[in-house]
Amino acid sequence: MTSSQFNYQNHNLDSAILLTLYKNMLKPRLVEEKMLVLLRQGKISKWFSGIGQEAISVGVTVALNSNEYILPMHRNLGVFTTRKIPLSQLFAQWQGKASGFTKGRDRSFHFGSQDYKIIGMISHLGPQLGVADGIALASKLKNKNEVTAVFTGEGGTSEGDFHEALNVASVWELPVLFCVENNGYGLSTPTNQQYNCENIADRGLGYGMESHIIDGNNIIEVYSKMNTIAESVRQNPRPVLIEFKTFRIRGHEEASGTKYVPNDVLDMWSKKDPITNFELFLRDSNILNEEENKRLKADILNEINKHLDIAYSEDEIIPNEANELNDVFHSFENKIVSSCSGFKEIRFIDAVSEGLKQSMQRDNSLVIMGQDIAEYGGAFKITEGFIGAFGKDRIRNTPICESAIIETAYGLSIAGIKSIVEMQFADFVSSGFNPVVNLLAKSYYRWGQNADIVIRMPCGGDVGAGPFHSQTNEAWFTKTPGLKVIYPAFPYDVKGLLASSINDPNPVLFFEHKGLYRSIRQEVPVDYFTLPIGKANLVKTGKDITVISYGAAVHWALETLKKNPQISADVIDLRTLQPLDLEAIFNSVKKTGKAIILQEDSMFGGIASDISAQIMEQCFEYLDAPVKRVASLDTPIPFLKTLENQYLPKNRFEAELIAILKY
Ligand SMILES: Cc1ncc(C[n+]2csc(CCOP(=O)(O)OP(=O)(O)O)c2C)c(N)n1
Repeated sequence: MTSSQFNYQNHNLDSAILLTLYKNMLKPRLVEEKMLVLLRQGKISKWFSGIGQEAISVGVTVALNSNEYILPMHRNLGVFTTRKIPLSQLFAQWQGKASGFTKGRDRSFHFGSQDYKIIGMISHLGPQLGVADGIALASKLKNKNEVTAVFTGEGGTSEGDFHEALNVASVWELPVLFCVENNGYGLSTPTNQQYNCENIADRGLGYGMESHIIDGNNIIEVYSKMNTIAESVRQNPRPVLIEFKTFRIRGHEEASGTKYVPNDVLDMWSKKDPITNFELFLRDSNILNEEENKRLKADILNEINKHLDIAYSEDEIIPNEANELNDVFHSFENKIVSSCSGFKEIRFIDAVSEGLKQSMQRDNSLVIMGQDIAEYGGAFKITEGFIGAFGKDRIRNTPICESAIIETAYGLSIAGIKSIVEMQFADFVSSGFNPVVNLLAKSYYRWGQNADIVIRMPCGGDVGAGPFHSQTNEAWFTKTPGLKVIYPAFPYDVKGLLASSINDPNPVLFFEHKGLYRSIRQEVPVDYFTLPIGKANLVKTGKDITVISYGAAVHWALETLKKNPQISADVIDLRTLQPLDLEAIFNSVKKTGKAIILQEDSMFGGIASDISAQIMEQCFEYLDAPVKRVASLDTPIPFLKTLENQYLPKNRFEAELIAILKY
């Protein structure tokens, strides 16, 4: 045997911990070697290799306490094995068996486990970092003195999410260990095409953050330094950026190979294998003898084979539609609270503000986050005075980073804290679109973790604000399973539904039409109350036609009917778009025989199209005319008032209504 590539000498670790580190590295290596065989046999679907990078997963995991969260990526099998997840459960996951973590709904490392305080990735890499911010924020709010460790590759550091997450963590002094595994390539892209600074750790300066460079193949260095850093962060909460220099020895995933990697580079890094080098050192130091080493390996191989048999012997999942549909949302029994106090006439905007305030008073861990919401009171002054009542910890001004804040909200939810995120304008949710539709929406279905978040969306046109401050973008979300979408039109509804949305443990997109904020008033209970989610409201009854609408358009419909008292119409205010109250729609259409749907959104792909299709499919024999949709033009929303008037369906509705009545 040749001697070790590393100088392992300067440490004060005892033999027991050295052996623990060795065993913990050996296990993922042997599991992987087995998986590579199974992959070739077609018994598992895909494999991302962490061979050669085990020291990082293991060193970081052993340095953390078992109650501290770790957020691994696709090459961090060592995190899962070091946290002692039974191998049979991991194998069941990769074979899509029911005892895995996702009931066959997601593959590879896309899962987490609250039992083991591991939160797995979504494919999009960067969002993982912001989730760590949320978990760390929860730890800080609960005065827990715990650290959170999150992993990314150097490729992931090019994503905006990386920048946003580090910036938020620094501004909020969150105890996050940002662990970058710089392994030379992001798929086929070498580091010099990925970033243009010498070390990723150098970026720490720009974020106002301490940073370190660690040899990721030297387990003693990884463990010792991470141990010191973690302990220091527990005492003095702050984010730390750690760059681990390492190398990806195998292909990006097994099918893609390593042709683009020069052979001498591969040879050089192969000599730096973290396990063979450490084994040599342990042998040279008389901490491990050959016999014991053989026995260790044999024990792990036995465990692997035994647990593979367990996973193989488990029955295949039999697809069942009801099971799948039932797992899109966390169950929620909305206990309806009625107000026993008096009513007071208030504006729509006051109802939003009161609803928020009363929920904040009832749940003293509830957090609101958004741009300019603290001292300034928010762009629409909805949270004015909140900071005095609830303090800076709970009313959090955020940097301009929708993505990281939505991810942070998800992290808070993982750690048991509900939150509300205010979009300054609904239009800007596009900068946080990925975490909404991929992280929040899919989380419960994928691995049973709910996302207890309300995203408030001040939306809508008729305010002369142009293409970036007037959109009503609910259709971006109504089509994504896993999101609830609420869109009230009256002060009473907005207050009661906001309280229900906050109670609901699922992600809710809560649309508030800006045009209604100061123009609509109503008598509203003074005290806290809730309303059912998913129930439409029949705001006017008639016999000739059913008018279906939501948001500001409900008021346009009511104005048109006021102008035309001869028309006898049912007017349905949907209030909730997802779930949609189809029963209310069908009951009314069966009675009137005609339906017109008025939507502020542009026509194509809006919810009116789905409602129309549902009516055609379910009420065809009751219809006396084709179902009519009236919507905005299929253009972006223009700024100039005359152009905006032409764009909106407000002025077309009357003629269309009369035409369909005459059909
Ligand atoms: C947003 C996004 N773009 C592209 C991909 C496809 N993809 C998956 S992993 C990967 C390379 C990641 O490189 P790095 O972050 O360095 O991690 P490594 O795989 O090297 O460990 C790419 C491009 C993705 N998953 N997400």
